[in-house]
Amino acid sequence: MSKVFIMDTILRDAHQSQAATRMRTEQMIPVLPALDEIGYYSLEGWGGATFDSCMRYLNEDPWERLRTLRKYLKKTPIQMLLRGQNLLGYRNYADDLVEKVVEKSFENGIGVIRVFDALNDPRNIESSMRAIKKYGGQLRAQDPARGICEAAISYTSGPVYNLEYFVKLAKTYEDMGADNICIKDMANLLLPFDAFELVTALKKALRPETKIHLHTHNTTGTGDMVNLMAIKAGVDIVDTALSPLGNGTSQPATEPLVATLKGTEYDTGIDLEKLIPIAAHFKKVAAELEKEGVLNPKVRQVDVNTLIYQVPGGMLSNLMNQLKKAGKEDKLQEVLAEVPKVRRDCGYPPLVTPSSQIVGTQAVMNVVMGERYKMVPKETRDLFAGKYGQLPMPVDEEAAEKVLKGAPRITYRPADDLEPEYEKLKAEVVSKGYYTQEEDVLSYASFPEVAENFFKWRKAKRDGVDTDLAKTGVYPV
Ligand SMILES: [Mn+2]
Repeated sequence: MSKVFIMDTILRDAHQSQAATRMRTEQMIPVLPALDEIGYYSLEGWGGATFDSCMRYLNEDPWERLRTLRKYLKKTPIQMLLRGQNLLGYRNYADDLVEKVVEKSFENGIGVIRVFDALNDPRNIESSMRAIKKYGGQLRAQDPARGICEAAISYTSGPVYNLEYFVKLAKTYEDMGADNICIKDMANLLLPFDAFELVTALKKALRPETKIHLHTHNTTGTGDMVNLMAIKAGVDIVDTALSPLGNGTSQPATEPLVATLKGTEYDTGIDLEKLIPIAAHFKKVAAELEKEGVLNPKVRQVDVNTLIYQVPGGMLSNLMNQLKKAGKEDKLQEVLAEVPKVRRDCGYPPLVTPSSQIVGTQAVMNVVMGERYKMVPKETRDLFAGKYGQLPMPVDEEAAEKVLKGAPRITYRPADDLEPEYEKLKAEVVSKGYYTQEEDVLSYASFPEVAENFFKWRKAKRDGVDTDLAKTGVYPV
């Protein structure tokens, strides 16, 4: 059986990539029962930016969204994305908080957790993986389709990123207990023939029961070909998004792949007819998001910049914005030439959040100042000092001297410096009068200001003290 499984990202990455993560729960509910009947491997519905966006823009409790999804999705596992030790936020959290987030995610309805680290440092996901195995294991004992631990490799290109590198990392994650290995190509840098080679190598190296799951985008227009070549090489699961929010910066569309594989040995088993009414619903949702101004139809166009410059699309637009602010738009080509040099100096990190911003900002500064590392932000210093984790290659010592100026480096796991923090954060939430559930502490830990604004709004709405305020949603900014 070489049946290909599909994870549909319509409830998470599709609208995160195309519409600033603004799809509301009420826009999902009408088709959840139908989505549950399709036969997807999983539906990605939580994690990533949804957590932030729910509270910041939509006046929604992300945990309540998860519980609602679970109420309707009785058969299909809900998949989430977890940023390793950074959890659902952007800083390193202590291990007690990592455990709590994983425990509560499963408890509220998650079935599969995809965990990754931007630098591919296994130490940054070991604590999450331990918790996923512990709480997921309990879930799995009752239902083998749930409680799955999926460890993701941040895919990137560059001199150290050869087959040997990826296979070694995948085997490390498998040995740490991963049920699935995901190739996470968030910037659509993976090319179709490379995908074939990579999946072939992973299939050969990993245990037969380990599933390989491919995540790509269609930003550069290669996404469908990447998926198809990976399928030819034996990939188990691929990510697609229903057509109204598919393609472009999002995942390749679901329907064309289902049709392509129909009747072949890779048949997904999905009935195309059943997708039609669901797609019709999301077409209306996409039109609503476009009307709100959060979806610009331009995101569906093929953008070849990544193919030419080897930098992710989002990073390129950041560079152009930074240069514009400095009034140095004419320096773009110099900055694009400086990016790979800075990347080499700091040990070739994959260019994903946060390293893409750090490398990009430093490259802009080096060019604008007319001298390399004359101006160095704290983030660059921390990256060189090992505070984001171990870099794939040694740093350039000459550059490190200029950047660190004698500041200490660490070689241990960055989170080893952190004291337990759950009880302290809980006390803060309680003393401010916002505590209604343990999950509130985790929301507050992830985005303190955003969560506090949301709690204020929620309290006002519940107590009816200021219903106008509650209605206008003036608090969340
Ligand atoms: Mn993605």
